[in-house]
Amino acid sequence: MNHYIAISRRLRQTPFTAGVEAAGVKAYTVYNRMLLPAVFDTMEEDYRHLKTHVQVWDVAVERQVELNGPDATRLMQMLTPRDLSQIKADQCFYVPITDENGGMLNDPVALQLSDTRWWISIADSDLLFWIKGLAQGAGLDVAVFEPDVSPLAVQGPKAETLMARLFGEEVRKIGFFRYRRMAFGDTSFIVARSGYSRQGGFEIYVEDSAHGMPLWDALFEAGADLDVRAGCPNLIERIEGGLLSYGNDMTLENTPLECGLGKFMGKNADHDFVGRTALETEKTNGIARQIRPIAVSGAALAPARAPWPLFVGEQPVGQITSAVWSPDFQTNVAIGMVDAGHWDAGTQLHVKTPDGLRAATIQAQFWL
Ligand code: THG
Repeated sequence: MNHYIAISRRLRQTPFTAGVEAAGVKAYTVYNRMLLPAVFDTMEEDYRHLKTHVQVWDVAVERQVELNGPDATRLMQMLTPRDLSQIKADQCFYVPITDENGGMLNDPVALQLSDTRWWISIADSDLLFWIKGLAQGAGLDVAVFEPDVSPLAVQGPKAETLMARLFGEEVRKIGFFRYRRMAFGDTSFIVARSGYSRQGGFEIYVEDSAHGMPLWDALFEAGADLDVRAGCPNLIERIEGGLLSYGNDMTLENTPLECGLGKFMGKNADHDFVGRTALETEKTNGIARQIRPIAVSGAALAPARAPWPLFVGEQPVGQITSAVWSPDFQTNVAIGMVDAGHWDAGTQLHVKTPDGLRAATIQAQFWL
């Protein structure tokens, strides 16, 4: 099957699109109405390269929502069950964002730039409008807008070597989910040790699109002997590593507890946020279903496009939301939402795939 995406202004290019095209991108997906590369060589070869060398990823689709003004921190805390009162100045936060029913609106990474300024690095949903509405409704003194900031990720076992060549040895001192402002030419960027893979690496928040291609080119020049390549979030690697995908593994229908994000929620829920009552009720009543790693038996399956229903006998007990063949673990690896009573490790279920019924086993943990 061959499909093409017709590109227009509505489907935005990024500051790095010229580099991505020159590198021979083979497929795009759409994320926040923007182009996200999906394949360069083949998914399997991209995967092997990511786990062995270093890749530069155009993840400009991780758009920023900036909160800027005296009420920025107050607004940020209204958005999420995560307790932000203990934040360190250089910390990045993975934050569930909930609606009034406790449903997941987004699962971004948030950075506090100052007492009055935040960036929220969003997943694929229109969080800007929700936040603008909340700020207006609550009469807060804060500007909410999308700044010209585009993340570029450097991921893989050789990422630190490459980054040190460009930004100096100091990048090695950046801790996991911490950031520093690092000089680059006559400008500087926020550089964080984060990214949507388990192979280690950094994200550079490129301020001003004009700096995009000079930075891209500098990374490829500095990393020529490291076999640096253009890459992108890899479906196989992210399922093995249990990195959740908003819109795939969870939607507005799911709460953070169902998504296994309880550890990113305040323990005492002693701050007020949208959805607090609903989530407290859920804690009291018990969680109805939860995300689990699942192995699917048999021959290699093509990546899941739509949810695959899970069964015990004839009884529906959930669905697999992401699945693909793992070359390293020689099984189909999957992420699914499984009903209470059926999610214990070792539980045997069946899953209806496009290739027929297969045995599915709940795993104790992801394939890290
Ligand atoms: N980086 C940045 N923005 C993003 C993403 C990113 N926006 C969209 C999307 N990815 C948001 N989703 C995730 C999902 C998982 C993680 C980050 C963003 C992640 N999670 C780790 C985990 O779950 O173990 C670590 C979380 C922690 O310890 O705080 O990395 O990738 N800028």
